[in-house]
Formats: sequence, C-alpha cells, structure tokens
Amino acid sequence: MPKPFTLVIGNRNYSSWSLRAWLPLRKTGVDFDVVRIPMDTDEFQQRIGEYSPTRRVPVLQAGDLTIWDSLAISEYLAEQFSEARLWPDNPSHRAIARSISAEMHSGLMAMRDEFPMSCRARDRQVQGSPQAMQDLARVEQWLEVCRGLKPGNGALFGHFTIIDSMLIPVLLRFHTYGLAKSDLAKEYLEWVLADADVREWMELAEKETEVIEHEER
Ligand SMILES: N[C@@H](CCC(=O)N[C@@H](CS)C(=O)NCC(=O)O)C(=O)O
Repeated sequence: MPKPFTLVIGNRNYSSWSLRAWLPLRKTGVDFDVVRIPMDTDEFQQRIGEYSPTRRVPVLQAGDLTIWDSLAISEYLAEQFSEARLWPDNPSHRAIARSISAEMHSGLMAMRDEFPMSCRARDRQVQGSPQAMQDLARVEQWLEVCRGLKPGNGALFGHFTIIDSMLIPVLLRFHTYGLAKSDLAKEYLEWVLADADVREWMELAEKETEVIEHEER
C-alpha cells in the first residue's frame, strides 16, 4: 500500500533544505516514504529529473501533486494538517514568523556559503567574512524578536512551528562551528539538539558515508 506522501531529499548531512521540509512533515505525524538521492553524484544527475522540475531537493509528492521548494512544502502541510499548528496561533506572531522564515529562505547567503551545514562535523574553526558575521548577528536578532513576543524556552512560539524548521539548520551550524554566543542562542540550541526528530535526522546523517568536498571546511 503506497504511503500518502513521498519526500525526496538529498544527503541528510548536507541538505539543510531537505531538513526544512522533512521536519514539518514529521511533525504532522503522517506516514511517508523518503527517497534519498546523494547530491553531487552521477546518480543525482540521472535521477533528480524524475522528481524535481528544478533539479533540486526537497520535493514532496502528494498523490499526483508535486511540490518543490521547502517553504511551499511547509505551507502546504500547514494547510492540510491544521491540527499540527505549523504556524503560530496568534496572527501577529504568525506574520513575524512568516517574515523571518521568508528572510531565511531568500537571504543570509554569506552565512550559507561560508558555514555550510554538516550535521556530523564538530569543532570547526572558520573565520567568517564581515557579511557572514552580519548574517549571524541577524539570526541573534530574530531570536530576540521571537522571545520578546513569546517569552519562554524551547520552540520559538511555544510549540514547534515552521519558523523552527527554518532556523534549525542554522542552529546545527552554530553547533558545528561553535557560533552560539548569546544565552538565547545557547538555550535554543539545547532545545534543538534534544528534539527527537532532529536527533533521528542527525543519527542517520552520521551513518552516511558520502563526502562532498566543497561543503567541507
Ligand atoms: N529554495 C529551495 C532550495 C533548494 C536547494 O538549494 N536544494 C539543494 C540542496 S540543500 C540542492 O538540491 N542541491 C543540489 C544541486 O544543486 O545539484 C528550497 O527551499 O527548497
């Protein structure tokens, strides 16, 4: 019996956008298949066109429907699974969460380029450019804004929402490169690393054997 959804992802170790789609799908509780295609390989080039019009991952297949792009997948899941409350309940909080998610989705290029995600890597020492450091400072500002609106620990708006899945791959970089400086970032990172789904993803990433040289620092 085919499962209702199939998520096509890249390497768990490297593919931050795959993680951003996998997490909200996981949080809905729905059953789904994963097709993992290792990136930067001949296999990726041969197979990706079968799934993805952009030749990128993630892609969600929902019956006949194909949804490419992590944010579009997240929005679709939020609509289909309203009980999962994938956006904050409060409309103002929702607007801010969407603004930050969109900013993450379309920006922070220097940080993304200079501090690539590698879930299994630790203690990396990288000197970021001024632009990358500005991007990292922006992440700290986001945390301050969210905690200002909704004081507390753990998920930014009291329960897991899409803003968390947008930020979690950044927090995993904080872990890899020792970038969590403020108490807010340290506390949030602690919550991220304790999340059962994040842990599962990281454990599976550890078992992957592929190495993408240009993603290593
Ligand atoms: N805006 C897209 C970005 C997708 C993306 O850049 N995916 C990367 C992996 S994290 C990819 O497919 N890289 C493979 C390639 O470019 O060959 C999204 O949010 O889903």
